[in-house]
Amino acid sequence: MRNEKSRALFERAQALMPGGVNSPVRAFKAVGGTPFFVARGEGCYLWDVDGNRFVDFVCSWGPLILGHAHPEVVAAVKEAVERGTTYGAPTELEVVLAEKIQQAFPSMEMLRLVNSGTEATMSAIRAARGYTGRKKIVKFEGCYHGHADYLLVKAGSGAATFGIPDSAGIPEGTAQDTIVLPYNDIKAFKETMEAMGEEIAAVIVEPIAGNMGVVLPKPEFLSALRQQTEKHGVVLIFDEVITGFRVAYGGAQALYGIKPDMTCLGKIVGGGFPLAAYGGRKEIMQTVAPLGPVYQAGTLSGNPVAVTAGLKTIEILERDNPYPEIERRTKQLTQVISEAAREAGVPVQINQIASMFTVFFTDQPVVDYASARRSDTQRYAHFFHALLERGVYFPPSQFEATFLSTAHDDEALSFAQEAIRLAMKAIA
Ligand code: KE4
Repeated sequence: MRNEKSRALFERAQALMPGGVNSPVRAFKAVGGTPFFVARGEGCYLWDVDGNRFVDFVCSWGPLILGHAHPEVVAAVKEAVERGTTYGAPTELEVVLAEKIQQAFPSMEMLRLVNSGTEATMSAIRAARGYTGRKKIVKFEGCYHGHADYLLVKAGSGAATFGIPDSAGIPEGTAQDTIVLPYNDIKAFKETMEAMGEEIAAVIVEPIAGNMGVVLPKPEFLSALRQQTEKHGVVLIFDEVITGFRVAYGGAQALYGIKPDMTCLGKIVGGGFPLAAYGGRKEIMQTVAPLGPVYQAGTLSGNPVAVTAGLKTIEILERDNPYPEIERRTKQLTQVISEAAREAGVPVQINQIASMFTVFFTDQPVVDYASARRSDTQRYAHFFHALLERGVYFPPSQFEATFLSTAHDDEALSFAQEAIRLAMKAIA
């Protein structure tokens, strides 16, 4: 694979930006080699500056459920840009998007638009603390909720990938109020709530984890969270930044029929632009300024271009309901991966739901962070490069989700399946 231009760009970038990237997981540190620099994307394909084409299963870490540069989204955005890119004043479109989000997520009785998943989770935690008057929060090991100080504790995603689950630069005082528990461990959770439930403002969870690789909640896990938080007056926050509009139009809360007190959305809700949202029970959101004492704000929050992209994306999802078909294609692909692994004698565990999955190189079920960490990350790195050389781009980390979009058609999937068979043989 030619990569002279990407190599030269990466050298220039590393002189200027930490690791040569604007977000750590893009640096290929966990898999080695030089990250490719993208020239353009269309549908389910990416082309890099050296002219290599890749079938993209990263989808910009989740937002692109409709693929790159969806023609209807592009047309709407082009038109929106002509009307100005930001006003710093309210618009009708923000109201329309908020109404659409509430229709899809009825638990979000009131909501606010922000610019990133990090802002959404940070703001939801602040509102929960303001509403309850309590300080402590509970998060689960291997879950990633963005880079707010009090959430970068035993975190997943890049923090897991680079072995810095507890980031430097976070004052003890901030982290000490964050209680971290094993994902899917109902007993540990119940004991903690019995012991100190009245001191806890909020429990935040990825209802389907996507940042230790994809890990599904055990049957009773989410209902135990709901039952215990209700019992102790604790705010239950579902971080659906990945799962919102991904695993179902109404997210994981619709899939499992569990109503959280607050929800954080990101990625797909922005249609590929920097837009996210947080919201929940009215009485909690009424603590947020200017209504209440919890301050949260943003210059570009609800900017018309991102709102247009998000709204168009959600309208297309509602109109086309692509979920059954995209799940069928994902199941078909993961079937091919496990068959190829079996034929090559390579032990794998695949966790899949809807259009997201992770291939773990282990012969043990992966149900939490500890079991995810037992998988063979070296072998994953070899698999990653064996695929990349054959024109298939999987996440450059074992601890991330692999995504399909509506643009992954039969041609792209049969191309990918052939590459996967060869790659699995190559790493056996
Ligand atoms: P952002 O601030 O990156 O928009 O969202 C933070 C966030 C919050 N909650 C969940 C469940 C998330 O997955 C994320 C962001 N995910 C990572 C990777 N899985 C984004 C990629 C990156 O960090 O570059």
